[in-house]
Amino acid sequence: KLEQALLDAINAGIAPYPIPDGRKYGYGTAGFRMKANLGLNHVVYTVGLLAAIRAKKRNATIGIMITASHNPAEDNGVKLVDPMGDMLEQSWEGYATVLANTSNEEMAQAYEHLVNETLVDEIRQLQDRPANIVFGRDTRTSGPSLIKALKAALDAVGATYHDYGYLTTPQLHYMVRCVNTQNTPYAFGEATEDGYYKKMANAFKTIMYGRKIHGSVTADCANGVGGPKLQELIKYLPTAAEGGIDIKVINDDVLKPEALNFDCGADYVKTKQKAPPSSKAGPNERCCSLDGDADRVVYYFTDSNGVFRLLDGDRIATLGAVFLAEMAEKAGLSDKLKIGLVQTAYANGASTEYVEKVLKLPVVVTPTGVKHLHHAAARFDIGVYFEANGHGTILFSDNATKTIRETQPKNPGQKHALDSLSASIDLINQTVGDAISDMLFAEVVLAHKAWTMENWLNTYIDLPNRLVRVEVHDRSIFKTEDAERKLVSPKGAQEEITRLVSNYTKGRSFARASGTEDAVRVYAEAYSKHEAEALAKHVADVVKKFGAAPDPRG
Ligand code: G16
Repeated sequence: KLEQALLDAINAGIAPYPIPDGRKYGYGTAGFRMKANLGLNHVVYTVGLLAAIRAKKRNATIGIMITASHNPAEDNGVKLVDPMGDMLEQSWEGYATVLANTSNEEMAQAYEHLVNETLVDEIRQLQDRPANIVFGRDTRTSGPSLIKALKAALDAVGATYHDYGYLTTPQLHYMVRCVNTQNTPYAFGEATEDGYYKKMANAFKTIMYGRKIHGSVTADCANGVGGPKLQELIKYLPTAAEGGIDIKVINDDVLKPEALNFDCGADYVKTKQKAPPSSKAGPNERCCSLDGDADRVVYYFTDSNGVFRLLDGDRIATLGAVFLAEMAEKAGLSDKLKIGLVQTAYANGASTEYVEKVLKLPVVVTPTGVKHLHHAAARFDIGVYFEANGHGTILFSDNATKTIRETQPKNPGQKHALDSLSASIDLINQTVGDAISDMLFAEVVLAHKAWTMENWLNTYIDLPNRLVRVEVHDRSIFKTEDAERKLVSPKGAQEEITRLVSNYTKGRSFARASGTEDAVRVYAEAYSKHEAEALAKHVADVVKKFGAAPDPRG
């Protein structure tokens, strides 16, 4: 039984944040996401309560990020970050959902119940442990009121906390890992923004030794928090004249809230397969787009014939894998470091074929969501994971890190390769996909290969593809298996999709419910653009048919 004073504090704290009538919440692909005015402050309060329990359970600092990333400006969201900077353990998502759907009247009781359930073995010691939380937010206008609700929850349960203010999502993940590894052999870095920039800039300077970046890169920051943060990082990086990099930042207006992710950003570019209308880049100029909280990045350019060319997450993954495999070989570590790639069903079929047949590396496919890819990547010594939408990173196992850092070079070439691998470990934000870090890494690899955008594009030819968003009556009826490649419900839908796909050369298509938007996503690829588009349209029609509201007359 918890103290009455604590239960009273929980009830008092949540009083201003009731659940609006009829609302149901679920912990989705990346935490809770919705229109901010649909009771998100209630949800955030409950996330604060859960974070405190989780911090006690793990005897570590837990992170909370307030963001809706690529979603429109009026949306917001909240997600929990576990001690090593990774996503909340999946078995706890259920607890998060239960608490979020608990009414104010039952909240203290639900909290008590959860404490008893999760901390059951250790309840006496655990109750006295401190609960330490760190949190940050993106630039959305709903952020401050959500932070207020969060603080009310943390105060009610007596948690200690640090508010980092504005951060990119990956910066928050970085902070959590830094705090939890301080003064250990696994120290990740200094848990400050300055520490984040210094770690990245130092690694960048090391890895740039003997390499030169050609031309500039224009970075569209989706008018989100990545803009000011990238501007800040640039101050730490050597300029092009000093052997560094020339980054031209665009779409970094965070003072106009409605500009966030509007006609710009990684999601716009990937989904529409075109450059933001604001782009002024000339032919063959290197461009990239971040999303609203800077955890995704995609590259693109317009070729000499004026055709838009996209280099998405699949391309960044293969670029990284090519480089790391080459460095591992030069370092004489090919046999010791098992490199593998992790993709989702959205990966272009041509990229999977390239990785398996040309690079001869294994590919694992998981459901959408970094939380799935991350764990699969951790099974390799060097696990490269990217979603086609540009969300991804590279993980180095403890064994890989130790091997790379302890191998004694026998010649200058081997030393350069070992130094490059070692600097990659620091340059890449291993906690989660980080657009800024991924961009610097891609720039380094392009410099190393002396590749133009055209060279990079020519490594393989993407199958034409199309992504469609279909609004349905109730997306929860769309259930999948086989890493989201097949629908098991509604009954009969998959059979229709399979039949359609068989009519197209190199056709592939699937439909799955989004975990961040109220919609079903349809992906299709085929031999020609025309075929990919037709297939996507037909599959979308199937989804519309099966997803239509039930006839009220039965
Ligand atoms: C989030 C997740 C990604 C996922 C994306 C779309 O991205 O972190 O892993 O690919 O949502 O997910 P869904 O198709 O389920 O809506 P972000 O950038 O919004 O955090």
